[in-house]
Amino acid sequence: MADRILTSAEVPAYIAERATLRDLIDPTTLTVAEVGDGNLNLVFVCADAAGRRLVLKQALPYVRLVGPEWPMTEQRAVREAAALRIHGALSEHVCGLLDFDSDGFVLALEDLSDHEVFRTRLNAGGAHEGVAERLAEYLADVAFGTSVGSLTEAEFRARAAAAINPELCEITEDLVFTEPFLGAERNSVRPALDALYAELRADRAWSAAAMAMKHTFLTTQETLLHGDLHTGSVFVRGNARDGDLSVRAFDPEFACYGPIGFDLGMLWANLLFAGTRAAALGEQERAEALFGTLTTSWDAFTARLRGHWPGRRAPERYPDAYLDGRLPAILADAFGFAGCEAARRTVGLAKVSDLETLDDDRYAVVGAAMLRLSRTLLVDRATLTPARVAEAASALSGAR
Ligand code: SR1
Ligand code: MG
Repeated sequence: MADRILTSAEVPAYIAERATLRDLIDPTTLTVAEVGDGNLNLVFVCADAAGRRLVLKQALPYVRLVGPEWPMTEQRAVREAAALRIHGALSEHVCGLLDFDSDGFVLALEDLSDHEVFRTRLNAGGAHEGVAERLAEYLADVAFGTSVGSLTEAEFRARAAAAINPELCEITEDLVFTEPFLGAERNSVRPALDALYAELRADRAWSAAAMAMKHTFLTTQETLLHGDLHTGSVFVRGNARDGDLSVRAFDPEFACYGPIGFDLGMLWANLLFAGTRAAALGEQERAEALFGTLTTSWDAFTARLRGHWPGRRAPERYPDAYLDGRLPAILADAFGFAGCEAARRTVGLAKVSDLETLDDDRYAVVGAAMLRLSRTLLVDRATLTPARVAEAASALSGAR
């Protein structure tokens, strides 16, 4: 248990106590704002009179979304710090870790206040070009750098063991893989989706496919996942058109070793929410472009991984056939995981503002599109292509 749960008023004294932090920012002239709006943690944005800034993030001993009645290990902060360090060494698209207090479970993070959360930008109709592709490159860099592409088998197994994150994985197992498909009291939809959700709940192919994805998540250790790579876990600044795009993933507290397709699938489902929302708002071209990011990000991912491949540690044990065999399996996994995420963000406990902020008529269209896409992504995952998913998304959301 942390010695204390920080308040804004206590942050200056906390910073003054830590040598690393007081070198970075002046605790005597500090302004502090608690801005945490996620499901789990406290987040303090700190600025001093000279304009220096950093962010403190403290893991609460419970799930903030629900309250103290859902206790949650603060060790997640240790796992998040480790993931930020490892991912940050492999990719520029990761929020910087400045300091970690393993007694207080407090991470000091690079201030990205000049960025905005990608989901917020997407919901406001802002530029998305290049973001999915940069994230796909980040995932390819991590997939190569934390797997047997770069590590000995012994190192790989040790890394996977060190990254064990059972409590946070249990949240994912429950909320992403079990509850939307097998039912739970904390599921909910607005009345317009009742009939469709009931139809899907009776559809054994849908739930069996989700159970297969749960099995894959539970039993596959390929790479150090971010573990929660939705569009609310990404900061963006600038745009590709002006050549000043900055993309930074943050919040990898769900990190663990898992199947490479997991992060891609989470990201894709959230891009599909953004696209179906755009279609419902009458922005057809934007919707098509968002659906198209599945293809462009998959292409970016495979190109980046293939680019790394000649530099692999042991080509004699991992011939080209190894990668050639893995890529179709990663793609099918990504579709399956996207299908789980599409369903759980529509019916489960942790929903998305892309859908939830819509009026009832648009909610009905977008929610139905995402539930039907969930079925397609799950049941047809072995034969789909990103382009076919985009076509299905267009047809279901009325973008065409
Ligand atoms: C109780 S935590 C709910 C969700 O928030 C996190 O961001 C993860 O997506 C988790 O499933
Ligand atoms: Mg989060």
